[in-house]
Amino acid sequence: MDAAFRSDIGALLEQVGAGKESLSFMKRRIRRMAAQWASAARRLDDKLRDHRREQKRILVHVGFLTEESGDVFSPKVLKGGPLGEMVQWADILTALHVLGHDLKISVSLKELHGFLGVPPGRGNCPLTGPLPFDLIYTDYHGLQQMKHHMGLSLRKHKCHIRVIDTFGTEPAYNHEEYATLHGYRTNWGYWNLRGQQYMTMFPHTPDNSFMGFVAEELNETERLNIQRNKVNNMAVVYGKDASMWKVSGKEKFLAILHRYMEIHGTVYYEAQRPPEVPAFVKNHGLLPQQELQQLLRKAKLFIGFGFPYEGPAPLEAIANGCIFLQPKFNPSHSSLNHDFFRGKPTSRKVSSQHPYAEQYIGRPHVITIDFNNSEEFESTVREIMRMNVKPFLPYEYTCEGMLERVHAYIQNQDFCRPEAPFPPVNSSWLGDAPGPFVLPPDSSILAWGANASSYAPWPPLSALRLLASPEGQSCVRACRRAGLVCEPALYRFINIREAFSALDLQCDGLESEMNHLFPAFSAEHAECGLQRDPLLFSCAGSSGRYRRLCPCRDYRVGQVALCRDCL
Ligand code: U2F
Repeated sequence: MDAAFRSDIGALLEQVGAGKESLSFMKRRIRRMAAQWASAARRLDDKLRDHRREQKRILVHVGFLTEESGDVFSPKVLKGGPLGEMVQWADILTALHVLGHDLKISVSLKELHGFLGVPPGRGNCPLTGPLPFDLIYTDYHGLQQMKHHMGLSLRKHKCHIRVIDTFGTEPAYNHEEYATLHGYRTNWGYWNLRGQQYMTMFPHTPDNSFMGFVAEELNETERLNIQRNKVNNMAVVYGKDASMWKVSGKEKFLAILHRYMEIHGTVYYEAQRPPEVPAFVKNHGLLPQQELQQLLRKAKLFIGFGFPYEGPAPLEAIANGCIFLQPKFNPSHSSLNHDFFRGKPTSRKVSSQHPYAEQYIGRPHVITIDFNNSEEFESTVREIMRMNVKPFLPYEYTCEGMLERVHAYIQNQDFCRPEAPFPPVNSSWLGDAPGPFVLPPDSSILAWGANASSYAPWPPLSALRLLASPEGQSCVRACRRAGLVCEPALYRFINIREAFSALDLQCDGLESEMNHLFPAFSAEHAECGLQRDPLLFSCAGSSGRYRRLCPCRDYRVGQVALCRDCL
């Protein structure tokens, strides 16, 4: 059956249920953004006229909101606790509903059992019949619960699962045996899923799929009004919990800022105990989302102190015409050196409070500096007061962008299909073409891919651009530096001896190993290493000993998840 776009959200609101502050927050958000989703759906409907969209049966099981997982988030919704995850789940539900899929939503084990057809009261009970869903979106808590309650049948059905995973999971951590042997084992990883089954909040590592969320869009009149009514000396501080203001050196830079600007905050406080923020800060208390948007429309500057990491608020501020000023981290924060990231299944180095804002948006909307350098800080504040910046929202964070991306994933990502075998080792698919490493149209790998059409990858092979990273550089970075993005789905097509010679890397020896950096070339020994286990293909990861082979691809400006031929 085909899916038809929906513009009415009534049925979705009913499904979301009630009885928890988190669900009420999500419903308020869904209601507030409904008109924006509806007009995005109309535009995308026009754009996708010629595409068939199959309706999928989808279960969304939000594990972290279940009582059984402890649900620590719901009681803090009105008290300055994390809201980013709820923003994202609200938007995922809306996107799936608007795209016209057959959706079931569960926020308790009882509902999960009901939808999966597990008899009540029976714990570890394998599903006997077929899985009644094409896709299951859940999180790490939900995955654990499904393992407990579906037992071994989870293994059979796991290709249908998508894990919403804010900060991402790198392949080395996901591979149970490898993680255990090489020190990558954490509380979260080692599920042996395909890397792209994990879906992140920002495009962190291309090893995972970028799910994202949306921010409010403005019409032309609103844009003009915002620009007209900006208060040049008004700053809002990022951080809705008083603990986020307890940063060393904060007094110094707050004092500088206060010399030039009126400082506002939205820090939660209880009536009897006002928050510990300096007296000169105009604190509004935690605001409902739409009131925060109004405050951001007036403010010129949105300033982060270093925490929370990678949340939605800076995108909302930039969308409302603020400049986001944030600290650079030197050294970068990561699971190796910072408590917040410790135990997370990733080694990603976080270079500032919001690397997406820094790397994908940048000046004039985002300014990333060393807050310990008082002179630089002061001159930047002065510069910001002189700057004139228009509201900006990257396409991938608009409703249309999110619908387009989720549509493309649903219709094209298939992790249940048997994986393509490795291509014939002697294929001369790269031909003699030196330099640009684009596949010649007559290359034998394309013919091979076309013959093995049931294995034809998505993104398509035509998007592949091969390169070798310099020693010590990951494929995430190497592809980026070439204006491309690393594409793990295409790794298996470059995991052949030919790829080394096409890049003028002479192999004296060729080995095949389980190593998340392979395929790679060791210059010291002129050894070429092929990857033995496709689950370990990884864009992330680097070593001074290796030049890595990288399957890069092009991407659409403002929609990094999709290549030009991906729709
Ligand atoms: C991030 O979670 P946070 O909830 O701390 O992220 P924020 O960027 O602060 O914003 C979440 C939402 O809170 C809203 C705002 C954002 O959409 O509109 N809000 C509000 O309604 N009222 C206010 O007064 C202030 C903000 C991140 F998203 C999580 O994944 C991380 O776990 C967490 C820690 O790094 O940071």
